[in-house]
Amino acid sequence: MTQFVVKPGVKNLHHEGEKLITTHCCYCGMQCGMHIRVNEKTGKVVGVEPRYDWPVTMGKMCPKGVTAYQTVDHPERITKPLIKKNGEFVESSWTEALDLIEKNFKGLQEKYGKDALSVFGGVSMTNEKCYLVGKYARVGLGTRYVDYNGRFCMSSAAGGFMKTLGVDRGSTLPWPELEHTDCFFMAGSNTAECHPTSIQWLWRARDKGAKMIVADPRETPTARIADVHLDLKAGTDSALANGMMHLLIKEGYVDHEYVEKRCNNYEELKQAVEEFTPEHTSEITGISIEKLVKAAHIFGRSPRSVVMFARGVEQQSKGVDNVCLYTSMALLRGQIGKFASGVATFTGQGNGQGGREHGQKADALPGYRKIDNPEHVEYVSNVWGIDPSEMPKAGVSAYEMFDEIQAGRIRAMHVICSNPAVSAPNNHYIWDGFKKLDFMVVSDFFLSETAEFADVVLPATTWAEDEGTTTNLEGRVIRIRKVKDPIGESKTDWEIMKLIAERMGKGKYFNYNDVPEIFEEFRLASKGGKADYYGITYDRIEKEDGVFWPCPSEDHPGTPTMFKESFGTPDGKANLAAVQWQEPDETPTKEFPHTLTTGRVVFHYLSGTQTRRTQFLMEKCPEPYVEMHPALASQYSIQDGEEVYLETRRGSMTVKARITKAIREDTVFIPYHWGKELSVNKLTNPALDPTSRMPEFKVCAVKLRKA
Ligand SMILES: Nc1nc2c(c(=O)[nH]1)N[C@H]1C(S)=C(S)[C@@H](COP(=O)(O)OP(=O)(O)OC[C@H]3O[C@@H](n4cnc5c(=O)[nH]c(N)nc54)[C@H](O)[C@@H]3O)O[C@H]1N2
Ligand SMILES: Nc1nc2c(c(=O)[nH]1)N[C@H]1C(S)=C(S)[C@@H](COP(=O)(O)OP(=O)(O)OC[C@H]3O[C@@H](n4cnc5c(=O)[nH]c(N)nc54)[C@H](O)[C@@H]3O)O[C@H]1N2
Ligand code: SF4
Ligand SMILES: [Mo]
Repeated sequence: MTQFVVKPGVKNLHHEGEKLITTHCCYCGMQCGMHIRVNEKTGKVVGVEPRYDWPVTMGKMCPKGVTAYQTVDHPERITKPLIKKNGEFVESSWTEALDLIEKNFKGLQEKYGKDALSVFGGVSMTNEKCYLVGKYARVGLGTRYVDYNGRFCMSSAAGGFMKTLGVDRGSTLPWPELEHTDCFFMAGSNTAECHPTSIQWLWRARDKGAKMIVADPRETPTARIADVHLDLKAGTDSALANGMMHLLIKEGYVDHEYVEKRCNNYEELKQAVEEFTPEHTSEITGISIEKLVKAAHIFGRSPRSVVMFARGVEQQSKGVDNVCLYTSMALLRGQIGKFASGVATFTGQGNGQGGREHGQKADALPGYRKIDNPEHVEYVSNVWGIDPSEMPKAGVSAYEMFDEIQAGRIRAMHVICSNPAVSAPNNHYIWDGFKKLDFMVVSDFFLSETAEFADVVLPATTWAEDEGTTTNLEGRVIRIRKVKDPIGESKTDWEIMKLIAERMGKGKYFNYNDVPEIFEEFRLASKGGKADYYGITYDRIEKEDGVFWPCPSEDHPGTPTMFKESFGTPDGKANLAAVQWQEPDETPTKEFPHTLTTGRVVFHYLSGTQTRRTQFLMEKCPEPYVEMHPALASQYSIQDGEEVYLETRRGSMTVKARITKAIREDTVFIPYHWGKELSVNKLTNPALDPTSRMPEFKVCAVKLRKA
């Protein structure tokens, strides 16, 4: 019997007539520890208790986490397959739905070739399922076209870490060590709203004197508590990072011994940052010279520091450059691979870390292997029992799949666990693509905006109705437990992929009876790769409060701190970045004179499919709005709460004004959690980073007026 740890002063967590199942929140990468309350008589999920003894989150949860349970037995759950007939969805049997999918998938492949099919995945799923998505696409359907929503999320962080450090693990240190850090340099992360339960570690550190520097065009709840708020112009991070490194070098803050021993490219970097004097940096970024100098001194003098960033710097057409440069700041100070210091990106989705390592990406195979590497293909083919020649080649990135639809090469798509109709940039192009498809299948548990375009919607299960593992933002592999049986006739994503693979004549490759069987195969598939999970077992996760990858064997302790001795590059040295600042794809013009940036609020999650169905959260934040500075508002005679019309080169929308001094005068901000007419992604720019193929969600040129 599990002991439910109760904090002093907290009543017993156990309620009469209920059982408590220990698991983690389904939403963000914090993966807060929780116990879900289930009524023993009805079997329904009725509530949640925070888990005080979970070492990463220590009993803290945010407003989304405490209401997540309400989505499980929600009245709007899809409980049977839906087939569109004459434009309306009609409930059907699984047999009828699978017959239709088989007929269309096979018919389209006969007519247009194997690559006529495509899969668009997501990382709100367990490692077991994310692993299977890549195999389902390549072996089950035999197509090269598979990519996933992490392309809009973690791909620039991944690209930057690969270049500089040789391995992409979101954090080089375990979270509880943050308490012992002296300085947090945080860029483009609204931690207080997006990873709220991290804040307790920052407060603990600050109680001991730690300093906090935040770079954000908005004075967010995170920036508000900073010692220095670097209020930069959106899209100028590379200039800021170069400017900081210029000062670190000039003021003698470089750890030369570390750099000499462990890094390449120091001379090149030194040359590249030469011109980024405080004056020049201030001119580009709009940050005062005084603030730049103050930030450099605080960061430079801190014995232990952590450079942290998130989508604010990554969702740019130069996102990889930004990541390389901010990571180089930590390297110059000799901080990576040591206690309570390092570099971290705030992983977004629940399994944003694990889900990006095991083959959902167009060019990746399990264990962070590459599909263009013959040895990697051979290894994974062996595990899968196929001939290496049968392995499809690399496909294209998430947004670029829509170019393939336009070109008539992709004819059908299976969307699993994503809502690109809301969350992909340049919405009109996405909607048009969905309409062009000959056949579209969506697996979801709610009728999302994307599902509305589908020919067949398959009822998937929530995280509470299946077991497995996820990998949190630290790189710690943890257990998700099954809380109850699936609602109605819904099925888990792995069962759905297995059923379709069987229909495609590939059943023998998907012969799993349960999740642990998939996990065993997945461990083996990752073995020897950069993200090696081979030594991780369900038992160990239980006993050790999670296990950090890489963990190559069962007697290996796992790797809480990365890069203690060497980096993941061929020569074991980190590559410092010598990269110049480049303008974002769009800059203000006479016609589009302002900058639009987008992001999140604490009460909603991503495309909002789940949180817009949660009453408490909707009461707190019912609709999107545009944040604007009083000076900008008065330029257009706009009062707080009045409707504002905004237009970019791609689309327009009307939302209410929220007038606040907590944003730069030249910038407006709109949260993106709503669909259709209320979707800000009608306006956003799909310009892609050349390496990561990440769209520029964070910067575009906009015009506006009173509606
Ligand atoms: N409440 C809530 N929490 C979430 C999520 C959610 O939807 N809601 N989603 C989860 C996911 S998947 C993700 S990816 C994370 C995202 O977590 P964050 O990246 O922290 O969230 P965002 O709001 O997208 O962007 C962060 C900040 O970047 C700033 N920014 C905009 N442009 C720039 C720029 O050019 N430079 C810099 N330095 N900053 C800029 C914005 O003003 C914003 O405050 O959150 C996770 N947690
Ligand atoms: N303008 C703008 N756009 C953005 C961003 C931004 O900052 N600005 N951020 C981007 C980022 S970081 C991200 S991560 C993306 C996310 O964008 P999406 O991929 O659209 O993410 P979700 O809204 O979580 O969509 C997941 C869908 O799958 C369903 N679902 C949840 N769990 C499961 C499951 O286990 N199985 C199945 N089958 N379905 C499930 C949910 O009901 C939901 O409909 O949005 C991106 N879009
Ligand atoms: S911080 Fe993230 S994981 Fe924790 S409760 Fe909130 S949404 Fe869930
Ligand atoms: Mo994300």
